[in-house]
Amino acid sequence: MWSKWLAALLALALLAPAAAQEEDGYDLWLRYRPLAGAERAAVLRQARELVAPALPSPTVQAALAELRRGVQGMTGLAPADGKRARAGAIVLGTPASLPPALRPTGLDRLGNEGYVIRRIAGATVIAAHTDTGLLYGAFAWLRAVGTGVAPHRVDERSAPRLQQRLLDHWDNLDRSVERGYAGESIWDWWGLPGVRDPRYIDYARANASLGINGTVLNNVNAKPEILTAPWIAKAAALADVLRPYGIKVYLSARFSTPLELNETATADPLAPEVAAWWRRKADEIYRAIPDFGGFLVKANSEGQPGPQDYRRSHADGANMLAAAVAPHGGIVMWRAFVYAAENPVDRAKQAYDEFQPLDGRFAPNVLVQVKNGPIDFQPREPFHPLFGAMPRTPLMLEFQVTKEYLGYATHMAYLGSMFEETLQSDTGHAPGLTVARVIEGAQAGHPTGMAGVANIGSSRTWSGSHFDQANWYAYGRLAWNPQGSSRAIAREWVAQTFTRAPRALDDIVVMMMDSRDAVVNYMTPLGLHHIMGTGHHHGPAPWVAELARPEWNPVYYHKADRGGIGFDRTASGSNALAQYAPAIARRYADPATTPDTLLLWFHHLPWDRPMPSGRTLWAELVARYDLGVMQARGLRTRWAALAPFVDARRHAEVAQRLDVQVEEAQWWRDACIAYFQSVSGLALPPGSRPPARTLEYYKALRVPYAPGHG
Ligand code: BDP
Repeated sequence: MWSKWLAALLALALLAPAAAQEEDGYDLWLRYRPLAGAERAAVLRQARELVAPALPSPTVQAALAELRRGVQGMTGLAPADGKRARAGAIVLGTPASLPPALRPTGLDRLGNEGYVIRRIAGATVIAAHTDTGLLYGAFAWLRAVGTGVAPHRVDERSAPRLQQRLLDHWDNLDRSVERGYAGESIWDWWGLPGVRDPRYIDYARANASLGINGTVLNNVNAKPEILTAPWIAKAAALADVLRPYGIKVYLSARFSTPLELNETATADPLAPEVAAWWRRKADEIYRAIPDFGGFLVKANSEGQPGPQDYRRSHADGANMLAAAVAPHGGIVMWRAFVYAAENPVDRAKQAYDEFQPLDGRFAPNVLVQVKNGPIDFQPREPFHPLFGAMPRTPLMLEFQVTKEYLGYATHMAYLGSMFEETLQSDTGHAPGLTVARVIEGAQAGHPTGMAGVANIGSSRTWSGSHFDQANWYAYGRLAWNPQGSSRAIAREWVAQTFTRAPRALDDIVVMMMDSRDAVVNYMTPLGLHHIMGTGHHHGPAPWVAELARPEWNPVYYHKADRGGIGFDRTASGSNALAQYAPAIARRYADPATTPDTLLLWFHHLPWDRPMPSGRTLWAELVARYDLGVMQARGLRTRWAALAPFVDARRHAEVAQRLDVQVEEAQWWRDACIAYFQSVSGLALPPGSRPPARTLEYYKALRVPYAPGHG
């Protein structure tokens, strides 16, 4: 009697309106907030007990702990530990541990990481071939319930379509984060290996909930010290924490490490002493981290050392490292993001020029990691021409989740739609051969992976803002299934993170789906790119022309002059187009068949060129900048109306950022129009507002101490 009364009281307390409960965002999408009435009762009915194999491994224990935490959070009551599978129980098991009557169909071809969730005899059975699969299944059940699926209806079978689903941290050993906008690194390198921040476990939970199965701990601009004994011990401590969550640790390696540590006389990949050093180093790492994932390497790019310093190829360098980790089952992710100051060729062409001829020359445990976009993570780029063009080389796709070029963690820009745009791009090399299909193994014969440059730091929100968490989430979900819909993923995320109230949920999803386009419009419409401020990449600077390397200068990318604007990458220009499959190259060769989103990426066009809208190119450019500002204002207005549905703290924190975004969108629009007008010499189209300040004012603005830029 008393216990019923207490439970009722507890339920009442938990039913307090969601909006009244302040949240700081730390719980991410794993909030498990109290359910009410029939929903709560339904979860209680289906999750009375948790049944697991005898002697559960740390991974199964993590799955059980998460289910317990979730059910307790949603209902106020923790499920009991059950022994027998019966109605109302959640049963976790592998084919070996489940009694035959409880073995669900659909276990074949699930691989090592897939799971099945089925109701059998009134119990919810979560089955997988491995404990990691069970952990993923537990999270999937919680996600389903958290997005409003009735607990007795959860019925899922899922397996990842990619093998490597990695976060790349650009975290430095002094705890700063290159291009990080969420505070300092979550890795407390100084405290490690002795001090293990409990936050590492929450990091692991969040990643496991998405199926992320690897993390590169340190910056691609790597220091030699990361491969010395003290740092290997630190990495090993992190590996120990992350292991139960199915997450392997990888390290970025500086190519010249042995030389710089004075342990060899050269870093030439073909020198026997160098290969031997790396073998010994790999052995040493694997003694500390038996399941170490392997190395990520940025070589001969932006001043980093590499095999070309010794007139060796990327394949020579990658294969030497690959041989060192191969006996241990490790891999090498060799980045194709290369361009050189001495190379006068269009920067967009350099990766293809260097890598495509090496197709088939890489060791089997090398993955060539190709950036999203032939230039550099811009708000919008065409897909990289290497996809589809290296059929005998496993290619990985690298996205930037941190928003170096899209307004840091201040502007709202949901990247799910950008990721989807790239993944669904047709490479034109074979029917249906999209970028997603390439990494799923359509050419290489086996799936490869995705890497996301993490947006995670020690900020309470993890990502520097509430909405930037969605980019981590969407990245992870698309790494699991590159065919996923960014809109569906946004819905899932909103339901778990903010609200399931249908109208509010719809409104937030609309905001998210518009947000990246808004950024493109007020920063780099119509295919413009890389016109951000020098170094820190914050704010507009299309006028910059005096930097040492030509391709550091925005004027290199937009090529605006009295006659027109845009980078001619057709046969009459750099002919970067020839790097694409003929069908794509043909389509983009003609401005009339080039999508306007990429027009100035591929073409240099006169200002008075008529556009499909009936406007001239000049008027269209101004109209897009105006549209971007309007879209940013629209985000702010819509968010204001959502106040009743979101707790006050998170609502206010988002609102502040949207205010800044509107201001900065206006800054972008005004500065770019002021500059391009000074070049075109044209009058503003009728009705459009002149920039608030003079071009000189915008040029004189400085951004000292911008985050993420050493
Ligand atoms: C650029 C960043 C730079 C990175 C580089 C890379 O500005 O900080 O080191 O990418 O990916 O976009 O290596």
